[in-house]
Amino acid sequence: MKQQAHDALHRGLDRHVRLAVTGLRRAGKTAFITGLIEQLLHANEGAALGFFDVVREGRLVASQLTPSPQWQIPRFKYEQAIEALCGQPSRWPESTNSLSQIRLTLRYQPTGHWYSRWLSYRDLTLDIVDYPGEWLLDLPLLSLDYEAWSQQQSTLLERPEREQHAQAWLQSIRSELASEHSADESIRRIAEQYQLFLAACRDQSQLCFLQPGRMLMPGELAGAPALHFFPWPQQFSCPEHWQRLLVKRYQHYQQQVIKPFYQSYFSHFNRQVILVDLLDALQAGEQAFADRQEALAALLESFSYGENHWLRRLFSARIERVALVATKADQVPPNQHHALAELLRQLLLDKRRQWQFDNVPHEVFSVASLAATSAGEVDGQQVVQGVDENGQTRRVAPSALPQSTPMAQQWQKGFQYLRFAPNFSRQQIPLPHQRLDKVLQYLVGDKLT
Ligand SMILES: Nc1nc2c(ncn2[C@@H]2O[C@H](COP(=O)(O)OP(=O)(O)OP(=O)(O)O)[C@@H](O)[C@H]2O)c(=O)[nH]1
Ligand SMILES: [Mg+2]
Repeated sequence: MKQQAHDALHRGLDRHVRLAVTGLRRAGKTAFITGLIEQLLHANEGAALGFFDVVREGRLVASQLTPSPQWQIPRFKYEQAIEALCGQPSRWPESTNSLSQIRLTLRYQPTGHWYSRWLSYRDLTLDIVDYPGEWLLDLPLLSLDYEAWSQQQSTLLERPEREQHAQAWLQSIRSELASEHSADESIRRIAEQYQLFLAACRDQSQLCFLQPGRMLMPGELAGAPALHFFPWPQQFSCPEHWQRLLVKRYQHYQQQVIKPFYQSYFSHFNRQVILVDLLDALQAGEQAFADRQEALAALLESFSYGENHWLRRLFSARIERVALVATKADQVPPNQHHALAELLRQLLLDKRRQWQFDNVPHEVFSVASLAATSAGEVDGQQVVQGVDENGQTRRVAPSALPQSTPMAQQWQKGFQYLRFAPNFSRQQIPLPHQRLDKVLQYLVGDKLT
């Protein structure tokens, strides 16, 4: 209670940032949160944070991990992530399969009081939530009823990259329609096949726009009837009693799974960072790239910030600024970092216009949360050097980045960006990054004056 009053006071004093870290699966959320904490905790130990004013001006007294008042949520495993990154061998943190939260307190000296560094300070509280990227894609479902969702998914199903994986699922509908099973039993069986279909789309075609997200990353819902539903393919007619059950399950999922998740963890955020892995999207090819673009658009549509949007009823806080971040910039040489940010700027053009109209400040960055490569030059060409996933040292000149969505010819040629393994040790404190200081300045700098 006391803690809540303290938080409320700080929010009142405008020194409480709730940061929503948003991104599709594997976009780099966990790495970003780890890198951010790492830089903040070691800010006064030689961190490269030249663009983070509070550090450059010597006003950051210290940052500390502090207990979060939401005791029911596990703490983000920062220490475990660092252990993995600095282990033997050095590994990336595991893909996230559940929710966690972390709170940092930044103690700083307000501007104008440099002479009284140890006497006068203020605290800024920073709350960050981490969760599986798959879950985020459920948000658009809140604005669709079962019918509309089924229609949307049926249209997507016409695409070859999806259709090729759907045969067993569609066949299970055919055979269950002809079977004597109860509706409950048939729907459970078909839902199992639908889950396999989603997994195949993800694993074999690298698609992201896959719903419901909990089917791919069920967390505590594994095996629960709450997940026994699927979009109805328009090519079949649905028996009425099946339809009733499917609609009921879908509505339950909306009300009891999606809504509480967003209400609890996203509704109060006041700053947002949207992470996009463009390099992996380009490498995955034309269909997968288009799929991610669509997924991102649907997602951003859900995070609408205009006053009249229906989601405003769910979100209680005003989003004050949005950082749009192209991640894993260390996979390309520094002379391509600008192009990486430019490409993201291009791809989000429509959305940025909307934000402009709604008066939501936003800025685009290209960042390496945990820089696993170093830059070099071979025969006058810029290259990146690091260790690949087999532990071999590699020096590569990655594909040049396109300036906008690639043309057919460019897709034919393809894009290649080597996925580097981390190669860190605890002798490197803090771990290297690229431009996290600019993002930090944008996201919280104004609160640290
Ligand atoms: N080179 C490089 N690779 C990165 C960086 N950040 C993330 N990666 C790579 O991207 C993968 C996914 O990053 P995560 O941070 O786990 O992504 P996520 O968004 O948390 O993914 P989910 O938890 O599955 O939703 C990592 O395992 C790394 O291979 C980075 O800054 N540089
Ligand atoms: Mg993660």
